[in-house]
Amino acid sequence: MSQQTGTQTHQHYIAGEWTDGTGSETFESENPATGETLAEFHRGTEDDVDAALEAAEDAFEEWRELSYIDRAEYLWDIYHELRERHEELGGIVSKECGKEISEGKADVTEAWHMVEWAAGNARHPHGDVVPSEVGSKDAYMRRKPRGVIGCITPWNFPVAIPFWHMAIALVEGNTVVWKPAEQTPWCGQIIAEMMEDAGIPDGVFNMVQGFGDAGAAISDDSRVDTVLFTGSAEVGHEIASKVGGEPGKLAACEMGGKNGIVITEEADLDIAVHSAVMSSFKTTGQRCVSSERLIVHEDIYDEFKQRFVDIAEDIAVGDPLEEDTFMGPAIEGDHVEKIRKHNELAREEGANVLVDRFELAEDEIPDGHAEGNWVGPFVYEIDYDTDLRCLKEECFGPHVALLEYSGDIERALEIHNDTPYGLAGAVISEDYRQINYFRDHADIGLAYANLPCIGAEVQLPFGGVKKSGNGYPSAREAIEAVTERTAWTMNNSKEIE
Ligand code: TXE
Repeated sequence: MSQQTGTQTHQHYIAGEWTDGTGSETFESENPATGETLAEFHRGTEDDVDAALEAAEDAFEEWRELSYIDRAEYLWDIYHELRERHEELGGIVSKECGKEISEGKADVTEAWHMVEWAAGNARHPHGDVVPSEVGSKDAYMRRKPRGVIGCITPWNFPVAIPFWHMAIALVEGNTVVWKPAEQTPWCGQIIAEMMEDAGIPDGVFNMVQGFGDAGAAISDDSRVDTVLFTGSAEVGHEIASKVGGEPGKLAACEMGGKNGIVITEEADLDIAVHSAVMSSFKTTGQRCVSSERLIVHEDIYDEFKQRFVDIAEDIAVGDPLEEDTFMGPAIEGDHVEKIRKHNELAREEGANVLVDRFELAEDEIPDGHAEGNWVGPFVYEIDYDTDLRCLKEECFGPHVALLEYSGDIERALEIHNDTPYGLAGAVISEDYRQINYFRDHADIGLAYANLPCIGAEVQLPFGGVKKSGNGYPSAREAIEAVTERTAWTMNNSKEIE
């Protein structure tokens, strides 16, 4: 194991070496449930990113010459380590990003699913063989790595998302420069240690800890062939538009959503309530696929509302490390303020507030956790109007609107699609025609039926439309972002064409 764990100021990992980097500043990782400092880190500078990019460029030629299967071998070591350290790493995720413990462990599970898929893919057929117009010719498509991939990741899935980006990039023969989120550098540290322990050749994987300036130094640099980004719409669009101006460079960005669940008059109410509770409150509403709008048919509205509100009133907010906690804290103090503003905006726009647990009562805060970033559910009903900002702007917290609709599924979809985002959504119905209508007309990238609007399958694309997405930085479709295609035709006869 690497020597990096302990009380020292943790370093960057560049060209196979741990280094303080060139800057003098450090920053701390905090436990959002207690405010306690977990560890200290060197803050990366443009020069550190420069060194990491140089290392990644230098390592590329040798790495790309390895076979897919040889490259995947390194990832299999990591896969086994993720499985062996599941409990421990799940606990670290919970401590550093505040997710309750089963979700902390699920983050690690999702990481090994991605590593398994990417490494397993090394033994699958690659490219397309197509019939040629001339009998004696071979025609097929071959993939080759793009080069240096810059990966910029958020705090809400601090182990899974980095592997969503990097496992595919590495197996496909690229080298990587990665910046973890500034809120979850400890998870970043552990992933870098795993890469080192797996023996990944020097320079193939590089990590620079730090903030948005280090992220921008990666995404702006012309040595980066593809930027994979998951995070806010603001930063994602900035990256996509800058990269769009550089010939030959690609960006695949996945941003947030203002996701909705349509609950039709045919819905099974048990499924509807379960789906809405999970989608609105798991991860304290801080998932890109979390639902902030519940669009419910008038025939079942009152009953649904009663059941949903009863649960929201009682939901267990508390220490993420306790098994019976449903919701942990918000990630940081600034984010609590952001959630407060969204709740206030809804009130200003005419919300009838049904549950307001934003400020938890003193006896709800676990002992020794007074400094945590506590927020509870905020549930309101409001008459749908296209001009309401509270129905369009992402809160990224346990903040959810109930919207009653009358009429058919077409009307529900008009409301559902009336946001600038288009990431995820669900339909709850026992009527397959309504379900299919939703599948075909919801302006989203991830659609669920009779399920919570959360979760992801690594074998499927993961990304959105409209303001939510600009490509797929993860899962199957990420291969498109990290490879070039060669259309190959070869004449097998002596005839000159
Ligand atoms: O995101 P940022 P934050 C949404 C959610 C949340 C909001 C802000 O609404 O409240 O975004 O979260 C790096 N160039 N989502 O502040 O700032 C940054 O250091 C290059 C949805 O965490 O986008 C971090 O590593 N990189 C989302 C990463 O980008 C930059 C998950 C994400 O940070 C940069 C998280 C720049 N100019 C937040 N500025 C989802 N899709 O699930 C920052 N970064």
